[in-house]
Amino acid sequence: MTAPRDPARREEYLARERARNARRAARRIHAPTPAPTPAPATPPPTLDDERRAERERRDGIGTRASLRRALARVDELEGVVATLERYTAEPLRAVDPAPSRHGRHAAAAVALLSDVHAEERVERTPAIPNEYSLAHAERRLARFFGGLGWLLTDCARTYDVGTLVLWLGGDLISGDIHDELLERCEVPPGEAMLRVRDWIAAGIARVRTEHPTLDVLVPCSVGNHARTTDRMRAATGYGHSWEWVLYNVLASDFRHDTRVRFHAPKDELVYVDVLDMSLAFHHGHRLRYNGGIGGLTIPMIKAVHRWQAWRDCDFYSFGHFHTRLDLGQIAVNGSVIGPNAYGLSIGFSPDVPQQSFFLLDAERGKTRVEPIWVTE
Ligand SMILES: [Mn+2]
Repeated sequence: MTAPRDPARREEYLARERARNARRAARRIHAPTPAPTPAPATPPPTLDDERRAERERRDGIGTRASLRRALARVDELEGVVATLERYTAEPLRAVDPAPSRHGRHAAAAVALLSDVHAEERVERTPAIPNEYSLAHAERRLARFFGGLGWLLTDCARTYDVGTLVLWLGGDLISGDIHDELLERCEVPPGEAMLRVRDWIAAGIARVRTEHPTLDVLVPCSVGNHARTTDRMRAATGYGHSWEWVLYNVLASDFRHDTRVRFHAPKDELVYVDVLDMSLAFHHGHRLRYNGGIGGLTIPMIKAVHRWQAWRDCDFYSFGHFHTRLDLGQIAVNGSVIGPNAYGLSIGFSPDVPQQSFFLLDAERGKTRVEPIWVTE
């Protein structure tokens, strides 16, 4: 019989074998049989011992599995590195940017100012995210001229801007054309008009100071709100509008400044030419919105198509809809007043108060189309 491998049982077995051999030897020499040596008491393994042994066995299995997985991942990543090295073996050729061949271009800047509705109050409600009063109007016009000055400075870095076309596009006041406006307006139309005159005169003077070599051309359109008649008049409307009076007062204010020229004709469509481009302006109140698919785009394109038959113009600008939009040939200005209850009721988009700016590159036409945000 061979000795068991388990150390405890092996010791016990060997002790027993030694005792048996000793008894055999004693019998051979007739010596008294020595008393058998008691086997050393080895306690049976406890539950903790068994758990420890089992845990060690399992840990061994887990470690070997992790190692196998890690080695497999190393093989996989080595394949990825080899693929990437194939792509980067030859360096990419550097792109050679084409230099601008023409240097600086001549340009004219165009800024649209309309739909101020200076004296109309707007109260903030759960539905109307806006608040407006004469004080707000004054601050927003200051913001307009500040933003305009900033844009002119910015454009002067890359263009030779010789002319600013500053369109005064109508609805600078709300007037009293509806009964409701009698309740909503802070001051009567004549007083509102004179406030607006001060703010615009101060704004133009500021632009002249900041950009003294700039020519300022001011085409003027009357809106529908500043009229003093019940209905709009096509031929004599200018003469029934507070705004046409305002424009002529402003022109008088700047009569000694040869760089500032006002253009306030009696027609609803106002034309000016700059850098061989022809610009047409209209407040926009003759356009039927109809609220259809595509919003303002379809009525704008149809109206311009009709007016193109009267004179071929490169660019058209409108106001009235309190929604800023640029369609390339056509620009629609936003408003200074911002969202109000009337806009909500007829479904205007709730545009933030903003106005429009763009540059006319002498060679390439309209570029740098940007909003002028006017909120305080
Ligand atoms: Mn209008």
